[in-house]
Amino acid sequence: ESVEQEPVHAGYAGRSTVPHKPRIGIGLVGYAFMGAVHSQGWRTASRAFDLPLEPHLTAVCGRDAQATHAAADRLGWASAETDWRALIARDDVDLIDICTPGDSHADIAVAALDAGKHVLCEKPLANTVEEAKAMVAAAERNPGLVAMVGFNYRRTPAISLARSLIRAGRLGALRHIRLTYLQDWLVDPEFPLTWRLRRETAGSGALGDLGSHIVDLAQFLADESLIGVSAVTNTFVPERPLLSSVSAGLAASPEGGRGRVTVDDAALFTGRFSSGTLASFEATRFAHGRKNALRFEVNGERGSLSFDFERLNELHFFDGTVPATEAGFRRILVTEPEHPYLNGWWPPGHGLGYEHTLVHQARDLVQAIADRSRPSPSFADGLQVQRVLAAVEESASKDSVYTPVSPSD
Ligand code: SOE
Repeated sequence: ESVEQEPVHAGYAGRSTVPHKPRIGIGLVGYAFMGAVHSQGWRTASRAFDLPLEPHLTAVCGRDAQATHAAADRLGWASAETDWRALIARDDVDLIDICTPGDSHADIAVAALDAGKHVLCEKPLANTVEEAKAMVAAAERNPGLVAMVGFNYRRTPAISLARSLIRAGRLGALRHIRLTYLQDWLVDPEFPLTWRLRRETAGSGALGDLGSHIVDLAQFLADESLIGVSAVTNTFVPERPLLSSVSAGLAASPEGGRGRVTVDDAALFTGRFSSGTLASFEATRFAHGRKNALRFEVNGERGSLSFDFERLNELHFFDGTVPATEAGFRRILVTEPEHPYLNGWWPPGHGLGYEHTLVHQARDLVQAIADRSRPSPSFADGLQVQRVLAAVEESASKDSVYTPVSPSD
């Protein structure tokens, strides 16, 4: 007796992988939080989308052999390496995915590109403009290879839709772009001194970690580069308990003594585009109650858009061209097959989450490799963000751009 099956929705993410497709061997460096979500992206991309190449999770690389083998089993990698140079040297690895702290991005990316491997590198692209320039130079001398920086939030369907609406002129000329990225995992002054709190490993603090995402998004939405910034930064908790070993992701336990925090805890800045659009930014890990509140509002001559990653399936649109009697912010539920990326997923209204941005990133990267097209965002885009971060730090360090309010008499 046959049981009638429910018709499978066109976008149902259950496509079986096609064995005869050409394979692209992925080598992942790092397996903490970012390595784990990138693994999820590589495992899932060809199940949700019809890709020209089949990603193969060939090898994961980490310093500790036992922990790396355990990560390989947990995350679905076929083998483990303990030296990234050995990973790059493997013939069965075509793409190096860099999920390490910023201080090793440039060395790994340049070596990988010069060895003929495509590269995906976590954000921010590097810890300094100089390193980022070296990475762009390596990408330029290897034009047949794809070098992408992982600003994954661009691939949130609602954010991609926001950009399409702006490009279609629905907001007219942009006046304001207002972005904040708020988290709260550093509010406890006893949270230990992880690599993210040290300049030599992370480059900067909330600025590079969170600010880089919103700078990228501002430039992505406005479709132009910032030409100037004015900034203030602060380090609210200047010393924290020391860690004896490298931390795992955001969870870490202290082990005696205290050390200096050498990065910013928060960065606030304004920015200007050559079109005249004004931007404002706030990046902090001290916003009690805000877990991953990447938010923006865009105000244009004809309307506004607003978004909050904590409600990532929604985009709010105020269409200033409708009669005042009917005007108001309207919630677009960005869960329909007509919306960006949604044709790979669940039936209308079921919604996506954070991890899907990484699946979409893997999809777009594989597509760029197959099409031999320029990836977006490229290393050059990552360098542009790096230049903005450097300008923010320079501005924040100069009293001359910080005009004191005159004291009351
Ligand atoms: C920590 O603040 C972090 O993991 C960032 O490094 C990521 O880029 C962001 O997506 C989530 O938060």
